[in-house]
Formats: sequence, C-alpha cells, structure tokens
Amino acid sequence: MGTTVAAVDLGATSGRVMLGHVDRDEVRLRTAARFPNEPVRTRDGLHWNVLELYRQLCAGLRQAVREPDLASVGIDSWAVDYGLLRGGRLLGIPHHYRDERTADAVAAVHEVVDPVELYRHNGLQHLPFNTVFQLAADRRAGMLELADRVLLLPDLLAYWLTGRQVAERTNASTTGLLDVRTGDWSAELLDRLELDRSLFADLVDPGEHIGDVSPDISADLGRDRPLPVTAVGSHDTASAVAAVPAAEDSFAYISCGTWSLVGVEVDRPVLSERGRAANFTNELGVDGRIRYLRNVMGLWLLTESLAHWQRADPSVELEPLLAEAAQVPPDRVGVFDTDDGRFLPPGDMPTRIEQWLHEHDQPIPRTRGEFVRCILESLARAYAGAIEQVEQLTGEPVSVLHVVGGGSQNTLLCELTAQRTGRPVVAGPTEATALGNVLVQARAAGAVRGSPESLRALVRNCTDLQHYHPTSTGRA
Ligand code: LRH
Repeated sequence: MGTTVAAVDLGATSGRVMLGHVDRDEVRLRTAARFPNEPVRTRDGLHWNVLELYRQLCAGLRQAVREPDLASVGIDSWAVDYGLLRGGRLLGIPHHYRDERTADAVAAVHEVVDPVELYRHNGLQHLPFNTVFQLAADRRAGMLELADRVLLLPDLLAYWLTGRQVAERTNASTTGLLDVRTGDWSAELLDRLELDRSLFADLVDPGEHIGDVSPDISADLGRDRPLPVTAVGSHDTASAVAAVPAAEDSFAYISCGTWSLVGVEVDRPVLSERGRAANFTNELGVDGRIRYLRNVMGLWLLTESLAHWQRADPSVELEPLLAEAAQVPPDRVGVFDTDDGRFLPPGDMPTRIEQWLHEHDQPIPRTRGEFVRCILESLARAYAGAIEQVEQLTGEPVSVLHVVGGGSQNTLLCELTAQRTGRPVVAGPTEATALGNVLVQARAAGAVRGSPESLRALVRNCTDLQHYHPTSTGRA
C-alpha cells in the first residue's frame, strides 16, 4: 500500500530522480537515476546544459514510471536561474548564476531602487546573481526585449513536461521581485524596474497540481495513463528545510551542499536594517513559512579546490585528504572569510584562498590536507557567526543545529561545527531535498496528512541521525 512519487532534484553538480514510497508513518527513498550536471562555458559566458538536464530527467522518469503506483512527479533545483521564452520557445541557453555578467547590472538596478528600498520590498539578501540583476544584464545584452516570458528552471522543465507555465512561489521568492509581505509579484518593483507583469507566470504553491505530462511525452516515457506534475518547494533549499528532522522549537538548520544555507524558520519576515546589513534573507518556504537565513559559500570551496588539484593529478581523492585534515592542529591553519566575492566564480580556489590569507597575515596551508582543514575550519567559523547573528536578529535562542544535505556526511565538518558554534549538531538526512520534495507530493496525493511538524516527525522516524556534541577536549 502507500504511494510512490518521483522527486526530480537538480543540484549544481549532479541531478537525481528519486522514488519516494510513503506509507503512513514511513518514507523510503530509492534512486531511479543519478547524473552529472556539467555547466558549459561558451563565448557568451557560463551556462547550464538545460537540454541535457531535461534529457536525463526524462531518462530517469522512464525508469520511474515502471512503478505501477507512481502517483506524481515534482521538480526542484537551485534557485534564481531562468530561461527566457518567446511564444513558448526557449531563447538562448540559460546562464549559470556563477557567470559574471551581472557585475554592471547590479549598479543599474540600484540606481533605480536602492538596496535599502529593495530589501524593504523583497526582504532578500544581496547576492549579485539574484534574478533581478540577471534580468538587468539580459536587458543590457538586448535579450530581455525579445522575451515574453521568464521561467525559473524547475518551472521551465515542468512546462516542457506539461505545457503549462507557472511560477512556483518558493523559488519565485528568490528572484527579488516578490513582495515578501504578500508573497505576490511586487507591482511596484516591476513597475519601477520596467518589467512587464506578463513576463512572469501566475504563482502556484507547493502541493498544487501543475498539470499532467502531455500525452505524447507520456507515451514516450512508457506511461499509458495520466502522470500528474505537482508543484513542490521547487527551490531546493525550501524542500530541504521542509525535511529538517527537528523536534525542538529552537532549532537552526544548515542546509549543507554546494552552498551552506544557515538560518531559522520564522512566521513573519524580519525586515530590520540590521538584518539587511548582515545580509540575512527572507525566502518563502513550504506552507507559508519563512526561511530567515544567510548564504555561506559552502562545500563549493572544497569541491572546487579538489577539482583544481585533480586537474594536475587525477589520483587526488577527498577521503584521504579529510583524514589528513582531521589530524591538523587547529591553530596551524588560518581562517578566511568564506563569503569574499572572489570565491564565487569557478577557478583556482587554493590560490585565491592563499591570496586572501596572505593579505590578512594568516598562516598559509602547506599541504592539501591543511588546505582542507583551513576550508572546513573557515566554514565552521562562518556558521558560528551566522548562528550568533540570527539569535540577535530574531531575539530567539538557538539550542540545536540540524545539518542536512551532502555536508551532513562530512564528519570533520560536523565536529568542527559543534565545536565552533558551541551547540549540539544533529546530522542527516543527506537527501533532505528529495525527501521534502517527496513529502509535499505525498501530502498532495493524500498519502500523508498534516502540518510541517508532522512531516518532520516522519523524516525523523526514518533517518539514521548522527549526533555531535561540543566538548572542551575534542580533537576539533
Ligand atoms: C542552493 C541554492 C541556494 C541559492 C543558490 C543559488 O542550491 O538554491 O539556496 O541561493 O542555490
């Protein structure tokens, strides 16, 4: 019995199609397909290979539809990036948010709406790649005027499957164009930035039926009955936070993957000037919750360093480096500001880190193991800073940290996080995003009931959680 749904979860480095089987108080995940997501640099910048992602998504669904009771499909991905369309056709290849084309566009937007006012409307932290800035860059390139529709990537893929164009609200909240108080497109911002409302699709909430997969595509997938596509928290972080297995009221989360999203859940946006200055964001979550958080640069620093070392020596592997890093005395390595803008674009991360440390008179790592330790140490310190700030900004104490996503498997990072934040860390699940995606679909299909808390309890019951405690003597 129970229900099976397919969660398409696209991350910045890999994608997967997961089958989630939900039966009352149990949820089980299985992988139907896993595939790399490899951005492509062309003369006009860094792009997502959206056709390849769609092809892989369809190949994964072809596996998924073999499940006789498959009830629906939901799609999530990283935020902010989009395709421009005209008459339903994609115009050009969507850019990667790490592309540097927004450098001038930020100033152009701020000339029309200054940062303080922008925040008052959209409650979003300033990230140079927020959709609002990317659109300004596309306008300068003469592309925006050709388009009659902007679809964020999960919405684009859902459109390709169903033929229906929607804007899922959690992801739309990362564009910088939603009014954070109403959760609707901000008429005032659109007006002042001269963006036509018709460029943006109507909003839908997680749990809504987007449409069924078109019959020709369904037939191609091998499905002979309707296959519904359900809106989920299509911003991956929204889905991940929905699956944080917290039982406590006073928890904070670190959704730890390419980025580390560090924050809490609140009922109403926090729009203080202090919060803006500290670069805290109010992103819309599943069930009307608000994710009050900060983007910390995340495991990107590590994976990009590893990729750099592997270019020179393909035999370099992460596990031995992590073991080496665990043996490095804490005061041997420097600590750098993980949020420095120089770390955003792809490239030679170790040299950039070295330069930062040099400029700030900090010890330079001598070995790769020391580099890894330096990165993890710096991340843990950044988490500690963000937790302290979130307590001050919300006035609510944080008693426990839940680390979810790929980073929850990194023992050293979890240990350092417990040490540096002085808080117990509960690590897991690794596949929080897929679980959040699955549970929202299962609830829409009537297979589970209830509040965000009951979905969290379900995750808790089905996950092997690891616990880390701050100690005064721990090796970290
Ligand atoms: C994490 C994430 C994050 C955004 C970034 C673009 O995958 O969605 O929440 O800020 O990617």
